[in-house]
Amino acid sequence: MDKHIFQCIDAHTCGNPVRLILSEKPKLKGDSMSEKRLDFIKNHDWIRKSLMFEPRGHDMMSGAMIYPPKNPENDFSILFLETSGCLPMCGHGTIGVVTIAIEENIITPKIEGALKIEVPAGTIEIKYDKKGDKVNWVEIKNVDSYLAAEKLSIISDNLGHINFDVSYGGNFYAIIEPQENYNGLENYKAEQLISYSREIRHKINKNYLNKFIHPLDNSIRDVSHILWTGSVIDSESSSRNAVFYGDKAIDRSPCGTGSSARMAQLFSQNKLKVDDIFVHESYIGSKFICRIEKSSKIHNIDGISPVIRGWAKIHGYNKIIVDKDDPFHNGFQVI
Ligand code: PYC
Repeated sequence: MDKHIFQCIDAHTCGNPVRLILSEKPKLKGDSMSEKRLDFIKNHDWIRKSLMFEPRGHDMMSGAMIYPPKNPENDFSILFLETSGCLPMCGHGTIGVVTIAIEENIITPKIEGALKIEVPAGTIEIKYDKKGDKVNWVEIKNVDSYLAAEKLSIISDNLGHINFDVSYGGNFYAIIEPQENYNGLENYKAEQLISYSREIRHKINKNYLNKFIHPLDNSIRDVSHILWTGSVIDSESSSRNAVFYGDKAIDRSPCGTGSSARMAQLFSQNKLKVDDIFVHESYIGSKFICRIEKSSKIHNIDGISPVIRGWAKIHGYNKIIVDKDDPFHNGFQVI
């Protein structure tokens, strides 16, 4: 077929985009969502590129498709597709998908106010609060998260010697805290953090080849995101971050998997305890209310069970055409 029409609903979670794709979803091979993710990457990635990149998307665009669950006791599954590829897990994406799915009656929860969702990184549990026909907030009990490595360093062309930790929260994050050559995200423009991050991520994955692989799923590997920390805007918040993803994006939300990775790091370093409230600010000042529900084990690694709460707003019904006669039907990026 030369022409495809995708029915989508567009929303944002605390400022970061979420595009839920409702029609023209490919049938995916595989048993688990992890296997289905790999099948999508191998055989259907043109859909991601067409709908996430320009001219139909943009550098921050983040999308998702809902599929039936493998386990009938769960409510549904999510495939995440973003400019950065198909993520194993996306927190802001999940908050957006749940808000859209409930407000637009796309799914019927087995239990009102609670959902169990299969994602490539595992099964997550959701609570949500509905007032009238609006979802007020969505809370995710995310996949178990853990600090993967501490006190690593690389030489950045722009900043010089940079120390970082690597932590997993559904994706692997290099966490860069204020230090001699970096004095906090509030001192940098987004475009500076973006260009520093691209080089730093490349060097980390080259210098630490095969070092970051999930112990239970080896398709989840390598540092995909860089999390820069810094001073808070609101003195009531616990911390602030700017998460770099894809090739040109700084997350406008506080980043769900990034917040999980950050709490796992702080827990492991005795700076955060079970049940402490961790208010995480984004680059634009939007907030997720987070906490550690309990400590956990990932294979034989000590970790945490993180909980993230945020909100999303629907802002459009979008019927997107991808026609082979358009020279840019596969999308493009300007870097
Ligand atoms: O919220 O997990 C998240 C996320 C990942 C990339 C952008 N946002």
